[in-house]
Amino acid sequence: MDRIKELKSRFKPNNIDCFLITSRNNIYYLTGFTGDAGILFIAPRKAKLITDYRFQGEVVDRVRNAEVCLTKKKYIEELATLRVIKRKERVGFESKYVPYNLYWEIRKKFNWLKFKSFDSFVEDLRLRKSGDEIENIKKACKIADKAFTGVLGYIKEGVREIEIAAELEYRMKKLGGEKPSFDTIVASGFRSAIPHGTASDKKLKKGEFITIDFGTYYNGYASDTTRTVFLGTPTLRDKKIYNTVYYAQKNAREATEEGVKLKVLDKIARDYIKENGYGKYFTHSLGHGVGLDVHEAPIISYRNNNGIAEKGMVFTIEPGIYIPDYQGTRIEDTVAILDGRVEVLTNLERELIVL
Ligand SMILES: [Mn+2]
Repeated sequence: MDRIKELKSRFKPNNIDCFLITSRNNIYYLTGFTGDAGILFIAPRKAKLITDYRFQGEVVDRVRNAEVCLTKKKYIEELATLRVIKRKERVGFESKYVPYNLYWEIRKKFNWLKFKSFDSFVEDLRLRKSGDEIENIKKACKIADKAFTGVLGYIKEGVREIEIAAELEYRMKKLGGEKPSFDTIVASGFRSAIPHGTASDKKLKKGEFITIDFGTYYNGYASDTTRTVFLGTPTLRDKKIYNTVYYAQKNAREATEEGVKLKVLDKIARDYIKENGYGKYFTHSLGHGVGLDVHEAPIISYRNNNGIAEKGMVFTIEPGIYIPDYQGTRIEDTVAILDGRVEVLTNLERELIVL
């Protein structure tokens, strides 16, 4: 499928003639270009990818649906010489991916054009994934699952959090992952009460929850999983915290189906946590979309008033309880809405693993 063609069909309803794309992931999505510098200009008849000679050869050879132009000049200066822009055209651009200095450079160079900014022009297409995209995410999830299982044996008293993170990242790469999709979180004991606690040089101790949030890229697509394990013997309080998150996550996961309101999924998990007395300790939204970005649309939140689960969406379900000065727990899976069914792409044990 030519995604550029689909994008162009949205020009007229949005009152634009051309579009300038500066987001690296959006350029990859539309053309397959994997270089980390370049701009993509989509004119009514032509799409031009402007980049430089560092990417000559295999990177440029893989580009589809756009003509590649290698330049020694600034990309915007090169664009001005290409004559793809006519007089009086209206050009859309990505508000989130045009730095202020570039914006003014463009305005100066093309002062006869009208510019219109968009928040999520390409992202709107990325919301519903194709079968190939879902396969890539699924493969990334499988790699992460396998790496995690291999790392469980390393979780012992006295080992530093950062060592667990390193072992996990090493294994994901060895199993075919490109790179971690974000800095691996290994947060133990009091640090597990920080929702995004990264991994520190703190040593693991008995009596602690260890929250491990990790992911890898595969073919440019991210995975995202969290498991919380316990070292030593959990107290009744620990078990209650864990089981509350477990059932909140299970209920929301099992309620996931095509057509359900995304805020309803958040409510199912949130209400369960509230009923069990931990309401004020679930301090973030239930989940987020996963794709070329590890955090992307849609947001699974009580604030998302209109979003519904649509075919092709891939998102996480990750409730948590974080009790300051005590401990915390989070369980996260990634799910895909397929034709008439839901597939959970991350398949690690969800019941409490006690080590
Ligand atoms: Mn996540």
